Amino acid sequence: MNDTILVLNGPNLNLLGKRQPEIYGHETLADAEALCRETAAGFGLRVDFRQSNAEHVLIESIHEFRTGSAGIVINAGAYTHTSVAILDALNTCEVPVIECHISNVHRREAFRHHSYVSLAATAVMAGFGTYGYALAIRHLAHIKSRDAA
Ligand code: CA2
Repeated sequence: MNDTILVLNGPNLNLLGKRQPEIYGHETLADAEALCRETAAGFGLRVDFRQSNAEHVLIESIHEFRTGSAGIVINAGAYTHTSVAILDALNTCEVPVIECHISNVHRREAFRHHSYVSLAATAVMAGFGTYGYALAIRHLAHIKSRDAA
């Protein structure tokens, strides 16, 4: 478990690469998963890659990985901007949490500028496309090796 990163994706991200490519690009969630696995493997780490459209399922995944894992990368989708329940779950985490958005939420509608997830996040990625997931994993690997030293 301490070599495993949870990559958690929220509502509608199962449609990645299939709709709105001008905002989210052409890569699918399966492409993002492959990139995450490959990046983590380069650091001797594993990825548990999940997607759910249900808030409570996302919360249960956070509970599973909140201690003893190598960290959590979370793209909570629209729940980012609405969910105090996900924030409360993230606030229980003893592992680093990286918030990740494919698009640059700060150049989009005002309602996307506020993030509950950010209040619990170690770091935030936005606008790097699916490559942001790889950068987030790289940073978790860095934290892990730094803390082990
Ligand atoms: O930029 C991101 O990664 C977002 O978290 C994506 C969310 C949005 O509500 C956030 O404000 C920013 C939306 C996910 C919906 O994903 C789709 C992907 C492709 C096609 C349709 C939806």
